[in-house]
Amino acid sequence: MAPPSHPTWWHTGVIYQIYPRSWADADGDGVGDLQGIISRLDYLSETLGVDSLWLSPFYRSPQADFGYDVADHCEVDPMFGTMEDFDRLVAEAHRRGLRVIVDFVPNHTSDRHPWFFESRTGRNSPRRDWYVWRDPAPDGGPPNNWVSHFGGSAWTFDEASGQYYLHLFLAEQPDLNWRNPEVERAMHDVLRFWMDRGVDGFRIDVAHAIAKDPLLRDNPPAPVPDDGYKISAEFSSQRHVHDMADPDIHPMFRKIRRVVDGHPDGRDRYTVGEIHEFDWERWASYYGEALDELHQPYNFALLLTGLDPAKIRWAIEGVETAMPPGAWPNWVLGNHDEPRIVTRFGWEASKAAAVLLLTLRGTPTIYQGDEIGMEDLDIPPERQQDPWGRRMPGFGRDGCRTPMQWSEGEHAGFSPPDTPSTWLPVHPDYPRRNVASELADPDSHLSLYRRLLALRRSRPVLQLGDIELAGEEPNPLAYRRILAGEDDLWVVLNLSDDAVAVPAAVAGRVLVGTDRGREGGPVPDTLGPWEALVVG
Ligand code: TEU
Repeated sequence: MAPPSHPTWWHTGVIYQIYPRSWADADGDGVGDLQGIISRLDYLSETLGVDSLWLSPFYRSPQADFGYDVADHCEVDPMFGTMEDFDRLVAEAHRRGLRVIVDFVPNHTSDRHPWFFESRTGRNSPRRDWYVWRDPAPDGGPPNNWVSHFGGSAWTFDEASGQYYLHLFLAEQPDLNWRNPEVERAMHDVLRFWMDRGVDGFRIDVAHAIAKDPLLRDNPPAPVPDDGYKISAEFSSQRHVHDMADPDIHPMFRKIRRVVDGHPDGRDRYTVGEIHEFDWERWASYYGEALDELHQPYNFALLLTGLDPAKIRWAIEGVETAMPPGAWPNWVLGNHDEPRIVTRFGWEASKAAAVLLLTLRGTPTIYQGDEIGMEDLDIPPERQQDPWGRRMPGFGRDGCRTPMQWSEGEHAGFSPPDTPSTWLPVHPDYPRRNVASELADPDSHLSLYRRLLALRRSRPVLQLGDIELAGEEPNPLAYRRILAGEDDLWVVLNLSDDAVAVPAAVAGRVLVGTDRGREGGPVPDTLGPWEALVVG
């Protein structure tokens, strides 16, 4: 569990995810934009104190899946601004010491991408093979049993050519064929394009889906349907062994890594792959044995474990044991696809969740708005936007995508006051839950996040130290962070509704606590429900 041999910004820093539609709207059309982001960069660097930002897609797109359907990888959608705005955003971010990570969506494009237009012109199109086209099964049905993440068959029939095309998501998101070297090259060029513009890293959308079984065999049935993490009965009735994560994914990742590391400007860049994988050995394999694949596969363990202390111990041990030597972990508690932290765990528990996320060993990613304790909004059916929710009631992701709450002003300060309406409604709790009011309140979520982030900055042990789990019982969850010969500190979290004794070994002064009144004082004998402390 040694620290990385060459620690750089993505090892030590904290990443903040911006969902551009919902963070800051400068031009008053009710949708966030790049100018809005530029105007709020000080919030990230000064107020909050994070180190980098990840931008969900802002590329030209018909927005069938809100940007995850890209129609031009190398153009900014006019809804978000211009390429000049993007260049300014990067320059302004860098001026503040913030790194910029952009979303890379390799698995599919929009059905309005020029490549797909050309591909669907007919079987003889020079780009036919850029996507996955197959003849119907003998009964005329889809070529295999794969299902879309968003419900229904993963195949759509094209009358004109008499073939089906594959889409693991919407029919408006046809899958690219990464087994075609021209596709691979074109997508590598996309990476180069953004690196040339100064971006520091890529979050790779459904990264492992780019490698499918070359024979496109049926997925076998799942003996016991999955544990139901966010997936429909239809999706979990199959073992997803052929529609994604084919072993050929490894050379594909190695090539992506070579492109990213090989950029002539020689900057330290980062790739993180969106991979929902909870078999730790398999998960860890995406680092590459020689650490030559992804810098990190996302670790979504906490989305599965929730705040169950025994399960979190399982995840910490699993992750730490499985990683190849020198690999660096990461932790995620929310993103634009998940119900929000407060919604999942409740108000008090969400403070303990903040302590957990920002003190575990590894790179944390904060999803916009979680730092002020935003909650999901129940969107009435007629205002629902997410195509997944519209197709499959109950699976909608709009709730966590409502506009960022900046102030108690009109539209929560997200859009200019005279904006007619915002693309999703603002959560009605905004008059009390917003950045401005929380800044003025030392007991707010935002104040807790700021104290934790400031502590992380001032104590390298929190950035790079080892982690050692302590205690006999699962709860309280207690661990030490240790930077050999330099520094160490304790983290102790009561992940329950009952008071619990603090293990005797936990000694020192309270540095940060969910209960601010404890800070600066000695370690108490017991922790109240959902109380968490950093002690050193
Ligand atoms: O998410 C895709 C993804 O794999 C999961 O959220 C998936 O939906 C879940 O595991 C159920 O199977 C990414 C983006 O984050 C999301 O916003 C996009 O809609 C999706 O890819 C398609 O690009």
